[in-house]
Amino acid sequence: MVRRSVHKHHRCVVIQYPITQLRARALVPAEEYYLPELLVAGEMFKKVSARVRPHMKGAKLTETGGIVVGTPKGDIHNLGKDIFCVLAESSGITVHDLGVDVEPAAFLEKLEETGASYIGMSALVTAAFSSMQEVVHLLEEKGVRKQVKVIIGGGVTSKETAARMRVDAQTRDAYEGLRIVQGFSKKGDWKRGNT
Ligand code: B12
Repeated sequence: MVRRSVHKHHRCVVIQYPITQLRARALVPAEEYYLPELLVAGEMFKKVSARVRPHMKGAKLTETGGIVVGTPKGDIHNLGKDIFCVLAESSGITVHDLGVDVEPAAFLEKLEETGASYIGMSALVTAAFSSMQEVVHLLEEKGVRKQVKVIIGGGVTSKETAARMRVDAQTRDAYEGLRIVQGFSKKGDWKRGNT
C-alpha cells in the first residue's frame, strides 16, 4: 500500500497518515487510544518512513551538514523525535539521528564529525532536562554556542524550559519545528563562524 501511495501521492500525504495515528498527547488522555495501539502506530510509522525515505528528494542543505537530533540521556521516548526526523528529511535537510538515551558529549562529537550547524533534542521526561542543559554547557565551553542553533521539542518541554536552558527555539509540534529550522537557514546565520 505504501509503495503504491508514494507513486500516486505527494510524500507528505504518505507521512501524514501514521502521524495522525500518533497524535497521542491529545488522544491518550481522552482514552481514544491505548498504549499498545500507540506502540503499534510507532512501529507502523518506522516501517512507512523507511519505505518513503528513498523517494524523498529535496534541496539538500549540504552546506550546513544538517541537524544532529537525539533524545538525551535519561529518556528513551522516540516517537516524536522520529516524526520530526522524517519531516526534516523529507524537506531535504540532512538528519543525523543519534537515537535515544544519548550522552551529551555525543551530540558535540557528531556535530564536529558532520559539520552540522543545528542540534535538535527531544524530551518526554523531565529526567532528560539535565542532559539537555549539559549539551548547551558543552557548546559554551567549546566556544561554539553562537554558531550552533539549538531547538528542543517533546511533550515535557515548554517556552519556559527553553528560556531556562538558553536554547534558540522550542516546540511541541514537529511541523512548526521544521518551519523553525528552515527559518534558521533562510536567515543565513547557520554557517559556522558567520555569527
Ligand atoms: C508512548 C509512551 C511511552 C513508551 C515510549 C515508546 C517510544 N518508543 O517512544 C514507553 C512505554 C516505552 C514509555 C516509557 C516510559 N514512560 Co512514557 N509515555 C508514553 C506516552 C503515552 C506517549 C508519548 C508519545 O510518544 N507521545 C507522542 C509523540 C508524537 O509526542 P511528542 O513526543 O510530544 O512529539 C511531538 C512534538 O513534541 C514534537 N517533537 C518531539 N520531539 C521533538 C524534537 C524536535 C527537535 C522537534 C523540533 C519537535 C519534536 O513532534 C511530535 C509531533 O508533533 C506519554 C503520555 C502522553 N500522553 O504523552 C508517556 C509519558 C511521556 N511517559 C512517562 C514516563 C514517566 C515514562 C517512564 C519513566 C515510565 C517508567 N516508570 O518506566 C518510561 C521512560 C523511561 C525513560 N527513562 O525514558 C511520563 C513522563 C512524565 C514526566 N513529565 O517526566 C508520561 C508523560 C506519562 C505520564 N503521564 O506520567 N512511555
